[in-house]
Amino acid sequence: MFEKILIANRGEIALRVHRACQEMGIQTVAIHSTADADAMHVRLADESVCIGPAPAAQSYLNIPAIMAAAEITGAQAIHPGYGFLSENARFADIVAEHEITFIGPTAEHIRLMGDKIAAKQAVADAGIPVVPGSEGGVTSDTEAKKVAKEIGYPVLVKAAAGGGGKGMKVAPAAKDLPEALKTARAEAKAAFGDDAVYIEKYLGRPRHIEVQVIADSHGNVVHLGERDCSLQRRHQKVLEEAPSPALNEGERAEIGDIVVKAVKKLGYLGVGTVEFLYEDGAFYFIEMNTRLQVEHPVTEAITGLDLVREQIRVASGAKLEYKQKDVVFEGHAIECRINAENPVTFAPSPGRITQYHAPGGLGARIDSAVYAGYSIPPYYDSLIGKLIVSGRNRNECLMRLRRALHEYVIVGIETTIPLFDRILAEQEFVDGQYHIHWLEQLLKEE
Ligand code: MV4
Repeated sequence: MFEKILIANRGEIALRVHRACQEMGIQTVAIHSTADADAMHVRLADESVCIGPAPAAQSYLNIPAIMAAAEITGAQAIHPGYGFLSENARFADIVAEHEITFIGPTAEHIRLMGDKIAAKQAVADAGIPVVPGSEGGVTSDTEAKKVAKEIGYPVLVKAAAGGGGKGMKVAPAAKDLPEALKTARAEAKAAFGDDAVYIEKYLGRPRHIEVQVIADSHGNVVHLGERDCSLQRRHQKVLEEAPSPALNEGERAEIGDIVVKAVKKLGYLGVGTVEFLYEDGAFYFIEMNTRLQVEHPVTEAITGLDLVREQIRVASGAKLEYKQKDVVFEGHAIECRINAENPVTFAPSPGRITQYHAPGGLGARIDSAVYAGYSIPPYYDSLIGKLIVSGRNRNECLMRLRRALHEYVIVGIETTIPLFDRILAEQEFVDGQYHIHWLEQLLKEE
């Protein structure tokens, strides 16, 4: 087992990884920019190294500085968290070249899943259902037109190097396809330097359901159920829950089994999340994430597992301690992402927190690295905390969520806490009847 892990991240996820390490008796090295000198993960870590100025490109994305920090502190492994370098295959390669363990999948799998065309081909070959569409990329408008005619309009043009909604354009009918192709290619070229695109049947009101999976280096793969992440705004998840209110036990077991078989065939290592669109009882693969996700705590709440501990264990070569039959799903969990943003305009609201009181009590967990007197820097994403409530069933979670939100006091900046009272007031949400466009329609943004 590792003696010292460098945490190549900041904020709540850096604290989250630090906590798992502490419980495992592993020393932690925090890295931070000059803007994060007073951050909680720096204060709690066993060691810390300032790796550069505030802008992420000069700090949290600065691979030479991070590798230097690992070398001088003697870290045996690096945990990338999520975002930043967590799905950067070149970083994973460089870490391995320094004979340091990258706590995650191999660079090969990170690279594979980063290419949405290759990823779709690989998972389809491994038995995962995919959205009907082009066999690989489309290289000409003529080819695109032929595919679109076969699958039927509306179709969606997607960037091979895309993800998170970038470089996506809907073509409602044949007349719209040339423009959609042109715009998607241009956006993809600008955003990723790669204008390869592919075509899929456009699903109008799907849910976004993702399956958590974990694999060790001994061929053992287990799924940890699903999360419903349909409540999104501009491709940013706002609220996630497990299990999905849309699935029954049969569907849950079926998609879990399909994912486990496919991940085994791929020879995948570590935690991973297979993302699906779910519409009219059918699952359609869209992407696979090769990192620990922001919303992992809802899975922890219903399985009782510590996913960061599991990641560290399998990265060190340890075997999973359980088989699929040993994973028991108990109760329900809901996570709300609290952002330092205006709850109506969503304009960022950095600044100094003058008063802070977090909820507590039965079934309320707060993953946050802020405190009274802390100043939210303007350089990074606006997530300041995750409120995760868990209970015996969904209704208990909804009651607990209302109670916990009303306990949450953050003074000095604006936050999105009021948004959740608004969502909880909607009967459709209370009934679990929502899809990926529901929130934007509620906010009249669509
Ligand atoms: C889709 C889709 C509808 N049909 N693919 C958005 C980003 C990336 N995860 C894939 N996305 C979508 N792919 C087909 N064939 C709708 C979306 C989509 C979406 C997916 C999940 C969660 C929120 C979303 C918001 C807008 C569009």
